[in-house]
Amino acid sequence: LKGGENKMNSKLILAIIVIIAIVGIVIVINKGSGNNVSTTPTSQPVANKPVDSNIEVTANGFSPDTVTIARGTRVVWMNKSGTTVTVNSADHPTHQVYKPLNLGEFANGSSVQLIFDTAGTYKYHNHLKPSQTGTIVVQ
Ligand SMILES: [Cu+2]
Repeated sequence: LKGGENKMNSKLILAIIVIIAIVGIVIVINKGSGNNVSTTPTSQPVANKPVDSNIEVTANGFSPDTVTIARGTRVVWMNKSGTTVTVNSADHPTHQVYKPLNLGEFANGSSVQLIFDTAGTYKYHNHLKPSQTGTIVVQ
């Protein structure tokens, strides 16, 4: 009877070892496929990065004062006028035509920027010197 019991125990132990081995293999395989899934998104194209259109603000105003750009372009206004300027939407003084263009005051040596996603003609000015105007044409 004792010998029969030992035989059953060793069969049971063998079965447990086989189950552990199978579970271990399944875990290793799942880990491998999990790694594959997590590495896939890194190969995305660098597509929607906006292209800059640079406008200088000088003592004489915006240069160039009219730019024509494609949708999705980022316009950067760099203040090189020696004094504080603003970019504000038409019309002076209420600035209601295109509110996202109300970028406000920025100091000499600094810049403001805006991405234009919709086709149209956008007029703006330097609110501190309203005779200085500019136009962004988005195609
Ligand atoms: Cu104004």
